[in-house]
Amino acid sequence: MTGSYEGKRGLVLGVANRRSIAWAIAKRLSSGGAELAFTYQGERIEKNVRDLAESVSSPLVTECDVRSDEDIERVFREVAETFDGGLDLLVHSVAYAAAEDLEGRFTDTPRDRFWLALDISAYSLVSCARAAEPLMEARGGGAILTMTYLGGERTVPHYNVMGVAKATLDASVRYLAWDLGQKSIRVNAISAGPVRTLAARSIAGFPTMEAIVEERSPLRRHIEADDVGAAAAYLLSDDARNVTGTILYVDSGYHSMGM
Ligand code: NAD
Ligand code: 0WE
Repeated sequence: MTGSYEGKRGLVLGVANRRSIAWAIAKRLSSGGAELAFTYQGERIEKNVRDLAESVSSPLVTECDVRSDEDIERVFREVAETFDGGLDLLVHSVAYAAAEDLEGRFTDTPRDRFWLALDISAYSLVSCARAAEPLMEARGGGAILTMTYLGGERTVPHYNVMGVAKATLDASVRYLAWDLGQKSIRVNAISAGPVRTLAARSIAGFPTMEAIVEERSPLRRHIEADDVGAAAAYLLSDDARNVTGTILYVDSGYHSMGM
């Protein structure tokens, strides 16, 4: 694998700590020779992300709250300055819904928190893709990857408004793929099975979800963040040059079952 991203430059959004799916992806890209910039959200995780980024000799670590158009504009300006106006790879691994909306009834989701979840978890891919477009065009093309979940296509109890956000994200992948395909920019998603990250650990019943995957998936085992990293390495490589607008499942085959 080493060498396949030699000369490639990437931006990674969504590292919170070493367990983050975004970090598993970054490790693979970096070991293949990619140069990576990172964003973090909030001072609480800044040190974590700076330490991780330093371990892969990152030339840029900068704050980005994806709710803010100004943050996104500034980040892509900094990326352009750091990478001589070009960008090859974009990893979007960001999601948020209010904790109280990931329990109880979807029916009770209030308007403001419905839009908050869709803003952070789905619209942010659109705004980042738009900002990345000229930088990728300057390189003759690029690859964008986001992270989704089965709860956007089927009902997963308690996933609730996040499911609606992931359905929006999945459709956005397809429409972005159409628009940006004209410029040889590919847009894909990985649909991961449950992985014990920061975002997942706080969810009640997470060990039960892993146990269900172990019992019912064809491979009878749960997945790890590094499995997502391996699939991401493919989708972001030139081996996937004619793959766009797709969702690749890294879930031990769970999605293929009917019972
Ligand atoms: P994580 O907590 O490590 O990553 C989530 C990231 O979202 C964090 O880095 C957080 O800082 C960032 N974020 C939240 N609000 C933000 C904002 N306003 N602006 C910028 N960044 C913001 O957890 P993870 O499990 O690695 O999640 C990454 C992605 O993977 C998410 O899209 C999640 O939905 C998806 N996913 C996770 C699982 C799982 O079981 N862990 C399964 C399928 C898909
Ligand atoms: O996408 C996710 C989780 C994303 C997430 C997690 C949190 C926890 C902390 C978004 N927002 C928040 N907000 C917080 O305050 N997953 C795919 C993991 C996940 O979350 C679930 C799941 C699965 C799987 C929630 C309910 C049911 C299943």
